[in-house]
Amino acid sequence: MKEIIIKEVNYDEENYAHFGTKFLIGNGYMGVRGSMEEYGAKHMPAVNIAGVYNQASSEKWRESLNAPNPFFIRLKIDGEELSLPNSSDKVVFHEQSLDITKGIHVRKTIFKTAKGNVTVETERFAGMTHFNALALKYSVTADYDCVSSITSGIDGEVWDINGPHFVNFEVEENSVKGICENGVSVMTSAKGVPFGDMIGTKSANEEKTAQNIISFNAKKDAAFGLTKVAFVQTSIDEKISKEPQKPNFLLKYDTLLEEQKQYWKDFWQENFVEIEGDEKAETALNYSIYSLQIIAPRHANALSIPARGLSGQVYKGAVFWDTDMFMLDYFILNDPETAKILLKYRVDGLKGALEKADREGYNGAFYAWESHEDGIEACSKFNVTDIFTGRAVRTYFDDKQVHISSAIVYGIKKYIKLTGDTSILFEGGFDVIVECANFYLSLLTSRVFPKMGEPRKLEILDVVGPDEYHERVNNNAYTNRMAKFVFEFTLEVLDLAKKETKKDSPLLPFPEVLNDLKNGLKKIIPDMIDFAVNDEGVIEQFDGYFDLEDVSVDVVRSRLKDPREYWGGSNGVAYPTQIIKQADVVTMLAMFKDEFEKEIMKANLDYYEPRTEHGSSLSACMYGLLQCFCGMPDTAYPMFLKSAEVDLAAPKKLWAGGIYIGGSHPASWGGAYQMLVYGFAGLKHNKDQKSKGKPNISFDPHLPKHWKSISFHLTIQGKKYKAKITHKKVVFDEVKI
Ligand code: IFM
Repeated sequence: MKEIIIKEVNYDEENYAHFGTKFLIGNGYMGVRGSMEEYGAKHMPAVNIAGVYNQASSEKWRESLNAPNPFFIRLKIDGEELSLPNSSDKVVFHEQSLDITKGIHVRKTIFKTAKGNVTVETERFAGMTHFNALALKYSVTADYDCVSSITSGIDGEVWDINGPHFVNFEVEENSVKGICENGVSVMTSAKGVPFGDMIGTKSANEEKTAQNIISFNAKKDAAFGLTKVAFVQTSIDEKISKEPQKPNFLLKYDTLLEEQKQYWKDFWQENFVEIEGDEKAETALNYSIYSLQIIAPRHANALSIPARGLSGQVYKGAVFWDTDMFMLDYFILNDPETAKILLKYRVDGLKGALEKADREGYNGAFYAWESHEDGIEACSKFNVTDIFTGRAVRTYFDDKQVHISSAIVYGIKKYIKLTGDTSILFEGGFDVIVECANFYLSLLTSRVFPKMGEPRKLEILDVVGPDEYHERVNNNAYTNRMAKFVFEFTLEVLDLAKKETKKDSPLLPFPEVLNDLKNGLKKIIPDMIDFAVNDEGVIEQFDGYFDLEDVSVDVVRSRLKDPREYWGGSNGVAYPTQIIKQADVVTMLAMFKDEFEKEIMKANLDYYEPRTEHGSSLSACMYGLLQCFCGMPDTAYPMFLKSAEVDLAAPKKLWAGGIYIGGSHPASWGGAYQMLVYGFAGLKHNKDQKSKGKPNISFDPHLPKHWKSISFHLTIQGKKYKAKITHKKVVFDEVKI
């Protein structure tokens, strides 16, 4: 297996936000931004914890928590502090890298002082074998004799977007506990083991920071420094984790390091994707896989992945449809156990979804657009700030983006289909599906009274589709088709539930009300409006879309008075035009590809692509997928690269007005993975194919011209397979691991 190292040389302070994301390490319990050890809150270091939230005050948004930072280190040589960015004028060499094949972040900085060169080298990782553990080695070498001090801290002054969250601190010799007003707490404990010619140590704790100052009498060219092992705990670990962990300082840095290397070696043995003929694509795709793996909540019973992963608090650390529609497939096909953890999060979220539907005046389950624990809706009704007035703008992501519930049902269906495991249905999934069906039933309406003998026309009005720029539209094609899908799948699971013979099944006896639902759905489905189509086969995104001004993305962009303006909503530049934010009709076509002729798919790609801003990282992969389904892999290739490289390439937008919107893009990584397996490899699930001992899947590959072959593993229905696909041949065999 190849070594893949992501690297950046030279120091530029400007890059702190982007590199913090690009060089992220993590283990699903937490993500640690790739910040310099000496950075304070201003430069956004963060140990972002999965699934723990707090609201600092009613004026601020609820968001995920960052733990006190145990990687905080400051260095003095002969009394002079050497740190970034303050000493950047003394930097003669700087390199930051991430070895994704080992899950280790490395940094090397050489400062030139009046007496010579001082080299700082660090190595750090988040324990894949001990989910609450972090480890750091900080090593210094000077090419002259010097007296040095290293201040090693646990910094409680954390970076927050809607904080501060900690109102009280308990600072001990080796730990800092931050406590929120509601009692939720996060504690970081750490112990350093110095090496080199140490003179002594003294404790220098501050109000929010535990610190140790270690002094060294350093000889020319002799390394000195410390290794540090840290543990993070929260007050809700008991609730979330399968096996909550306590700090274990018997664990040594070197032991953890060895375990770390072994974990990743084993992981890549089964998960590395080879793209022969394209190193750039291979690196980007495996970086995407690494990035999904370090945010997978393997430690939890039921937890999901936020839209910005564990790279910080952007989007409130909340879970969106991104997980169910874009990321889930990677886990289903490689790590079904984690996929089930993600689905169980939605089962737990049913409570919040039922409450939200009730609050908004509907039946059933209306899932949170931005979901926190127990399905709490974190999305504000005023989610955007007007750049000119500074005033909050009424947005409709929360109350009108009703397609979220269908994404959850779609996720459950994908899981069952590809794993063959129906257990999720009997662990709450069945209720999720039925309640989502009830929700969409309560959205159906009919504006026209049918003439005698004519069918009703059931519509869904006043929604926001995936293209968020056009708000409050009627009959969004994507939403309508997804609602219908929920009804269709509900019928399937109702049949399955009826057949379920287990005596202890929670679904027995089959309640009469479900029989009513079944009969009702059967009558309703044929009367539902899907979408309107023009003479060229182009599906209208919503009622009246074709009547909007037909101008180019560039013309719309040229109308901005400020580059940070929001394009959407009734005041936005895109609103009166056909310019859309992201794949909408195209997503619908990609999800239901077997229902459409290639000509129709092509006509829609041709129409919508030039009218799409791709303002969301969820867009390119859907266009790319559909292009693959149309047999156009070379057209799809740039979309693939755009998705896989989303956090490797220079970021497009990091700030919207004064708000930081950067961070990582897991949906885009998941989308790139989908493009590889469903798009280029053409993986298909064949519902009715029954062949002894073989999984019911097949491949219809379309590789880009310059690719020689692709090789990858898949887990299908509990068995592991390896596929090698060239332009001419597919080899697909079971592997014993
Ligand atoms: O879920 C997406 C949405 O589709 C577009 N705006 C960003 C969200 C989070 O990624």
